[in-house]
Formats: sequence, structure tokens, C-alpha cells
Amino acid sequence: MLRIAVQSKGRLYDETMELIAKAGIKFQAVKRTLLVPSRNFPIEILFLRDDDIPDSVATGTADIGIVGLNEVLEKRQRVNVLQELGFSRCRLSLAISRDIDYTGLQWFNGKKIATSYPRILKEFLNNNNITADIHIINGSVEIAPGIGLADGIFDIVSSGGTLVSNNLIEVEKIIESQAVLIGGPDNLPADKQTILNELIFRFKAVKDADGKKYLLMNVPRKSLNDVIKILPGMKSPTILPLADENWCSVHSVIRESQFWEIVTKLKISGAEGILVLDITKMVP
Ligand code: PRT
Ligand code: ZN
Repeated sequence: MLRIAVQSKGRLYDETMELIAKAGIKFQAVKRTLLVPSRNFPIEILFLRDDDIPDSVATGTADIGIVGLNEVLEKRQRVNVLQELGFSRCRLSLAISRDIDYTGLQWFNGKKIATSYPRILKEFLNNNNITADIHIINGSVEIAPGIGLADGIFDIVSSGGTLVSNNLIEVEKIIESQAVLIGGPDNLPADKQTILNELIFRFKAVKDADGKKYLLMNVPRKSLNDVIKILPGMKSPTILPLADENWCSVHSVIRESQFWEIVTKLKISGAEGILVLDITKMVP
């Protein structure tokens, strides 16, 4: 049985559980008890605060965990990133009041910076020969400049809305973060490693399908070359004959973001009966 540490509630929770569900791993009603075994896969979930996940994996309380890369880098525990999971994307940035005339990184020399990520910030400042006073705050870091507690902040930004509503502006993007699968410093016993390999394989299949759609359409044979040129092939499209030999059926995988751009061109080329289907897994 492999034990995975997962955030019990918060921004990582929903997408972590969705990933696990899409990987075909099922649970009896998850009642947020601390430890929940799966009913169809040899894994159990340990629900923790995200701050405790790197430590639990480093010490072997859990075998693996899912947590933001920002926490992994800040906590400095002996863990390895096994897989990038592609959700909860955000960045760690320096921000200052909108009213200040920012002159570059040197501006921070001698200034006071509020943050919940002192280690990452200290390393960045050291590497850039900036001497600043780091003020550690847990939560609501963005209000610090407005109440005169600091000159700037170093915090997580995703949409940037929080900065705007606090009259702040992002001046330096320091680190990109996303949810990652982490493992401990030591090799796992063979049985656990086998389960882990299967899990990584399934997560990859789910991740690879993300944002992709399966496209089917009927195309007059005389337009086939035009249609093939429009389709941004993962590989070449599948072409199947139809009862009416002047027509064929064309199948392809596209990115959802390309759909509206492509569909108009396909119709102009003579494609009809265009169907778009969801893809939940892709196994190469
Ligand atoms: O209770 P627990 O300790 O488990 O949770 P937590 O409160 O420490 O963390 P939580 O649930 O807030 O975030 C978990 C992880 O989500 C973080 O460690 C990041 O890896 C990731 N993440 C992604 C974010 C954001 N996006 C994010 N926007 N974490 C926090 N924010 C904050 C940001 O600091 C800002 O104050 O959300 C606010 C809104 O951001 P904007 O830029 O969209 O306005
Ligand atoms: Zn936390």
C-alpha cells in the first residue's frame, strides 16, 4: 500500500482529487478522515495542511505527496519532484505600491519586504546582491505596504487581482509554480515502486489529454487534401471510407483552444457533420 499526502482543504484539494479520480482511483465516501484507503487501487490518502506535506514525505510518514512547488522550494526538505501536474499554476513575485517610480531590482536595497516565503526570497536577494530587511508574515501579506508595515511584498500571484485591489504592482517575477508530485529521499521497496510507476503512468495519461478534443467530420474526397492541411496533426489524421464513395470520415485530435479557428476553415473546405468529443485519457 502506497501512502500519498494530499491537502485536506484549500486551493489544491479539488484538482488533486479530480486528478486521482480521472486516474481511475476510487474511494469510499471521503469524509475527510485523516487516512482514507482506496477501494480499487493499493493506495491510501493522508490528508494534511499543505505546509506539512514536504516534511511528511521527507520523513517517510507518507511515501509521496502532491503540493505546490512553492512549498517544496520554501520548506527545503529532502524531497524530489517526480512529476509536474500542471494545475494550481501561480508565480512568486515582488510587488510594490503602484505610486512608486520603480527603477529596477536595486530599488529594493535597504527596503523592507513582507513575505511568507523568506527562504526563497533570501536566496534570490543574495544571488542578486540586494540587502533588504525580510519581514515574515503568514497570511494577508498584500496589505503590508498599505499599512506601512513594509515597502514591498514577495507573494504568490495568479490573476494579479489581489495586487490591483491593494494598489500594488508586480515588478519582478521570481519563480513559476504549479502542483507537483513529490517523493522522498530514499528508494521505495519494490512493491511500492511498482504502484508508484503505475500512478505516474496514469497521471501522465490524464495530463496529456487535458485541453484536447477528438474531432470527427465527413469530408468530400475532392476536399481531403485541403482539410488535412488545416488539421494541426498530432500525427496524420485517420481517414475512413463511407458508403458514398465520394465522401470519407476524417478523425483527428486538436487542442480545444484551436477549435473555433479551425472549424470555420473546415466548413469552408466542405467538411460537414463536425463532431467534437471529450478525451479523458491519452496513452501513447
Ligand atoms: O490550509 P493550508 O495550509 O493547507 O492551505 P494554505 O492556505 O496555506 O494554501 P492555499 O490552499 O491557499 O494554497 C495552496 C497552494 O495553491 C499554494 O501553495 C500555491 O501553490 C497554489 N496557488 C495557486 C495559490 C494561488 N494560486 C493563489 N492565487 N496560492 C495562493 N494564492 C493567493 C495569492 O497569494 C493571492 O493572495 O490567492 C490570492 C489571489 O490571487 P490572485 O493573484 O489571483 O488575485
Ligand atoms: Zn498552507
